[in-house]
Amino acid sequence: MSENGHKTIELPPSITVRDLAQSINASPIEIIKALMANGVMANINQLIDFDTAAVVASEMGYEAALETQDLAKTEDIGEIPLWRQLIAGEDPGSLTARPPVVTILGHVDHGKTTLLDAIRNTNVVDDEAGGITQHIGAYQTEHNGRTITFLDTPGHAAFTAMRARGAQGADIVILVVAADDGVMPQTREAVAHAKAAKVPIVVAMNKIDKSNADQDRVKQQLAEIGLVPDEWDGDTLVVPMSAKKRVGLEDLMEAILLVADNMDIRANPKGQVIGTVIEAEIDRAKGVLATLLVQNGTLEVGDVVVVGNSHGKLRAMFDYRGRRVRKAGPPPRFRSWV
Ligand SMILES: Nc1nc2c(ncn2[C@@H]2O[C@H](COP(=O)(O)OP(=O)(O)OP(=O)(O)O)[C@@H](O)[C@H]2O)c(=O)[nH]1
Ligand SMILES: [Mg+2]
Repeated sequence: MSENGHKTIELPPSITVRDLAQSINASPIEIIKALMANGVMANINQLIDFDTAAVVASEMGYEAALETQDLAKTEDIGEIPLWRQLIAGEDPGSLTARPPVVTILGHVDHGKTTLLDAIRNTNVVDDEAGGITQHIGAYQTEHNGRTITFLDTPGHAAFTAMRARGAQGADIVILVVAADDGVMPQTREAVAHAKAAKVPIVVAMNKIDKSNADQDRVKQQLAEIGLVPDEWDGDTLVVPMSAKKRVGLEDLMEAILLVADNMDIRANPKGQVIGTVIEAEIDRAKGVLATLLVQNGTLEVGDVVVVGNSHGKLRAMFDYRGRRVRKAGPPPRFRSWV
């Protein structure tokens, strides 16, 4: 029982109207009515997100909390993402090298976005940083003539699903750990996601400029969660840095490219199309917007895409700079609506 007398209930990040009705002892019709009153038209089989479900639940006397993710389970699911399995089955002769996709993960406020901003400002390919780019948090940058695609992710506890998707789409994960704060719950969660997706981790030990930064303590904590620093004869590259003061950025880029060189990052632009949905939203005017990462094949306007149990026709596509494109191959990321 919560303070306001509401019964508490745990709900998953998304739930169908039918399942929500069942969990809060209401009829599906009552739920559909409550959704309509809040401006959401949904049928009984429709998936609604946690925030929407929580509003409806609250109107029915329940206080909803996001289901706590069992990290042990996340690791169990650990199978190689579908796109990588598909590429493994391609004829090796048809594969061409593609730039690495690097996902930035870490605990809230450890400096992920500051790091990405610092990288963009020193290495940025794009010359017209626009609102969309900021919004979707994905950028392509160049270092020593080589392109790298970066994905930013939120560190707040509520965004587990987004972090998992970010890790699933990645070739390499940069784990940002603040040197003053050390390994925290979402640091551990990020490691679990990267391991589940079988993605190598490079640690950016950030905020070394702070007076209370304790680099040895962080290295010790990293070793305890299975990331033994290379200088301790382990195989995890740990790069001390300060995103704010722009110290260590060059070393971090070198570390990423070093790891990338030891991997076989390739795709077949003419092969079967597969990709990862990074995020999606519904826009009143444009319809369903999805941010996609194409990992194999080439997607074209007019193609029909299938995502989970939804599908739709691509009406338009935009690259990471918001420019309209007709085709998208691996890996430039683009924004589309269907
Ligand atoms: N002193 C110092 N502060 C930093 C450094 N990097 C980031 N910060 C500060 O830490 C705070 C959080 O930085 P963000 O980049 O927003 O952190 P984040 O990891 O993106 O946070 P979420 O997206 O909310 O998870 C900001 O006030 C930054 O200015 C650093 O190297 N040194
Ligand atoms: Mg951020």
